[in-house]
Amino acid sequence: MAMASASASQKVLLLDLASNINHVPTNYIRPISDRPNLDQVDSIDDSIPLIDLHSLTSSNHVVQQIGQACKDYGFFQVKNHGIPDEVITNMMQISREFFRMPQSERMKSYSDDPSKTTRLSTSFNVKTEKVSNWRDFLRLHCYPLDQYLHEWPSSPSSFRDNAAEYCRHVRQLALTLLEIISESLGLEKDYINRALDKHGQHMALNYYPPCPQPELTYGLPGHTDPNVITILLQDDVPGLQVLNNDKWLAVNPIPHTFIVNIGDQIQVLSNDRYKSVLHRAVVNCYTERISIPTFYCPSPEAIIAPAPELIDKDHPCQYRSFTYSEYYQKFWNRGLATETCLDLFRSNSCVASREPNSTTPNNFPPPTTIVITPPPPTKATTSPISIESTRETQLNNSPTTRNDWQIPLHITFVPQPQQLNLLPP
Ligand SMILES: O=C(O)CCC(=O)C(=O)O
Repeated sequence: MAMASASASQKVLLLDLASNINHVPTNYIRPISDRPNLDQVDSIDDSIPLIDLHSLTSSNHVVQQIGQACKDYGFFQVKNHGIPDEVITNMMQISREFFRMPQSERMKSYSDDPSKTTRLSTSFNVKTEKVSNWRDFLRLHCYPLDQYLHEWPSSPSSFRDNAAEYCRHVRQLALTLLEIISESLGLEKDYINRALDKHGQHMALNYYPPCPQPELTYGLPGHTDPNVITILLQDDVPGLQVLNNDKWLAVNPIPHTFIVNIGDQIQVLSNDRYKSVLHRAVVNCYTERISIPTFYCPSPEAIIAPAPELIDKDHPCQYRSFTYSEYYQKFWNRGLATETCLDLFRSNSCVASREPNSTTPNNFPPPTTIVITPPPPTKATTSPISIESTRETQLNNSPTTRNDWQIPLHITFVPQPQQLNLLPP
C-alpha cells in the first residue's frame, strides 16, 4: 500500500473539501476562453456508435463497424461484450464504497508521487498543474495482476477480489478488441498484440463530487489518451463528452455497455488511419459521478512505430519510432494539454517504407538508410557500416547533400528503454 504523504487532518482530497462549499475555489476556475460552454453540447441528436459484439464469431460486419467507428469517431460503445453483469455491478459497488469510507481510511492510500503504482490522489498532477480539476482518483496497476494485487486497498474487504475479477475480464475484452482493430486495418489479427511487447494494464477509479458551479471547471479537460485503447465503465450519471467534427457530443450512459476509445499508440501504429480523439469529463451540481477507465498499454520497453504494411507512397510514414516509456514521459511532463503529444513524434525526414514481404519483425521500426557527410576522407569508403547509437542521436542526424562523396550507413536501432512507471491520467 502506498504511504500517505499528507496528514489526514488536511483536506487534500476534493471529496472532503467539496462537501461543504457553495462556490468553486479559485484554483479550480478556468479562464473564460477555456470553459465547458455546457449549453453548446450536443446531447440528443448524435452519439458515438453502439456495436453489438454478440455476432462477433460469425460475422465480418463487426470488424467493419469497428473500423468505421475508429475512423469517424475514435470512439464506440460495445454491448454483449461477454463481461457478466455481476462483475460490473460489483466493481461499481466497491468503487462507491471506497470513496464513501471515512477520510482517515481513504488517506491510507494517498500519495502525490506519480511513480507509485497504487495511489489515491486528486485532480491530475498536483505537483505541476496551475488549475485543478474537479476529480479525485484511485489509480491501480493491474497487469501482471500478481505483481500489484498486494498493494491495492484492503478496505472495503471485497475490494481486491472484485477489482481483480473485473480486471481479468476487461483484459480479455481488450485483447479481443485489439484483434478486431488489427483486422480492420488489414493487419494480421495478432499484430497489435505483438507490438505491445509484454503489455500493461492500468485502471483509474474517478470520483467527481457534485460541483456548485460546473460551468467554471472540468472534471477532466479535453485530452487524448496516451495508451493503446481505453475501456471505460461509467455509472448512470452523464459527464463524458467526445469531440466530433468540432462539436462536443455527450455520451449518455447505457447500462452494461462499455465505451472504448483508441489512444495515441493506435494512431501511430495505424499511421494516422485511426485518430486518437479529444474527450473530457464535465461535472454537475446535483450528484456525484464515478467512471472507471481501464488503460490498456504497451509495456515501457515496447517500440512503437507505424505498421510497415500501412506505409506507402500515398501514405508516407507519419511518425518516428519510439519506446512507450519515452512517449509516456513526454505526455506526463506536459500535463493534460489539448495539443496532442503525437506531434512531438512526427517524422520530419521520413523513414523508408518497407518492401512487401520483408521479414522485419512488426514491433521493430523499419530499417532506415541515412547519408552523413563527415570531413573528406583520403580514400572513399562505400561498404555499409553497421553502427549502434541511441535513437535520439540517429533521428537528429538529418541527411546532408554534399555531392563530392557519401557513405551509406545502415542504422541499427538500439532501444534504450527507460525504466519508468507509466501512469496514464
Ligand atoms: O470520466 C470520464 O468519463 C472520462 C475519464 C477520462 O477521460 C480519463 O480518466 O482519462
